[in-house]
Amino acid sequence: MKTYLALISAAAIGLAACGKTDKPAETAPAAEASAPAAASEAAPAAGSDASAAAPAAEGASGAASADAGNCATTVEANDAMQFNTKDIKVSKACKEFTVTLKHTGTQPKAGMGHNLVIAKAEDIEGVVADGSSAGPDADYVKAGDARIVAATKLIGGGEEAKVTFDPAKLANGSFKFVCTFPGHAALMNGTVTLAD
Ligand SMILES: [Cu+2]
Repeated sequence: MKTYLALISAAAIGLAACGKTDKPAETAPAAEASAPAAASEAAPAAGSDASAAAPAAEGASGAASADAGNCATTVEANDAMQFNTKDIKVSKACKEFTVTLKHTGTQPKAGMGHNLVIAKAEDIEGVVADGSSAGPDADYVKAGDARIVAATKLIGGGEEAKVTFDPAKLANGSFKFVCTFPGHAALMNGTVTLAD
């Protein structure tokens, strides 16, 4: 019984301390004397605290999933030699960023293959030329090309490929993405923008 009261008092003191941080020494004896009152008063307060905390927690997890969404994007490519976007936005808050390339067409990769290659705007021409020379077995990407920030493999209709890179690689300069399949870059290109 004594322990029980002591626990209630301790709880009341604890709750009182949460509410009023200024005079802990004075509130301690008062809390002991009016333990039941303090406890019943404290209960609704604790309840409202909990309900207030719940939406906040939901908001936090919502933000977390939104962040995850911002660290990945999907770009579609089709049989008409087109990407479905002209700009890929990359949040600089992301530790890594993933681009999924989805070929929504039906043509095989030998005739209408696509990849997605990111490099500095001024390097794109060279990357495309060297990729073309590298040939289809190399996914039209020159092996070990240091100018390339990221490159997916070459895919045909109905296929999908992913590439993940560090957004910090986009810190200096302006960047573009292209498909390096011979003849595609003129139509299949866009900018890669680093955003907040
Ligand atoms: Cu292509």
